[in-house]
Amino acid sequence: MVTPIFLATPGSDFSHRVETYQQRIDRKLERVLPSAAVFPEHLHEAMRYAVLAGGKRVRPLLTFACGEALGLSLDLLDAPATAVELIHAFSLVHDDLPAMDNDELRRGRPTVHIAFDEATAILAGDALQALAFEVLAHDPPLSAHPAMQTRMIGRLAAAAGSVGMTGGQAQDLQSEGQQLSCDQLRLMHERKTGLLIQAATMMACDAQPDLDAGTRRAIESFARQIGLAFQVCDDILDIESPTEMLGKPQGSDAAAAKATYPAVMGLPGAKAYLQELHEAALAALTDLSINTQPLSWMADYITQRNH
Ligand code: GRG
Repeated sequence: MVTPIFLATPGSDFSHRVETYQQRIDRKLERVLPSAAVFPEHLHEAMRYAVLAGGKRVRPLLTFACGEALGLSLDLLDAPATAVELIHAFSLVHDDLPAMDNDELRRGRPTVHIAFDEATAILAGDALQALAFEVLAHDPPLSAHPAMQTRMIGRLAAAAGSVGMTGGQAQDLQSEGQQLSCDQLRLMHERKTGLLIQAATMMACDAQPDLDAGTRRAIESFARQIGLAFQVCDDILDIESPTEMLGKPQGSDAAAAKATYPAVMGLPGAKAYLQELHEAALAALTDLSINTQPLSWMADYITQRNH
């Protein structure tokens, strides 16, 4: 079951597209995740619990939206869209562990270490990360294009690693209870959240090797702004959205004395910054000779979502 996500009017072109893409990615995730009937059953059950229990699927949606903007066949994008969601699911499982954020609720259900146990949650995260790269390495449509495949593998690995999401998480944990400058906070958010969102978008560009440099740069700039905007919005929702809507405890950032945009700039400042990032993302798309609508829809969603 995927969380219904958009503020867009039900039945609109946008919500129809989102539903189609969510169903597509869910079918693919269901297919690549090992069956809970196969040994080691408990671990496989935990992996499936972590991935198939809801979630907005924002990162795969971005891969598909960018592919659609570029007029690409979605067959080449199934593997990167699946892989980036697996990495995301892995990061959530580990982020929730007692040694990190120690959260007991995620997507409206007990977190993996609560529903299973801590060791199983660690192993499920590890196995999800390995599976992400296995999916990219073994996907038949993508394997017909080895250069493209290698670029995507390298991009996703870098976005997840120590100078990407893992490094951002390390910085986040170190920063608890500290006062960061706006620049330090931006760098941390870009690494922790932004780079995976950028990779999700740019892997679609990797599937179009003859894309002109100007369009590639513009999409990269778009992805940078919305990657940061996603986390700024997350910080705001942690204050303003109720637990039932968020599927995780409201106010957990403040409770853990996290460095967030509202903490550094105040809530009105964070909201103004979010709007600035939204406008900059849309501005990056002007004058491109591609169908930018799927990307601008994603920018609207990412900055206006309610959970
Ligand atoms: C994954 C390589 C790797 C290492 C783990 C734990 C960790 C290092 C990183 C944590 C990164 C993290 C959890 C960032 C927060 C990003 C964020 C705002 C998550 C919420 O994403 P949504 O709203 O969640 O897309 P859903 O549930 O909709 O999928």
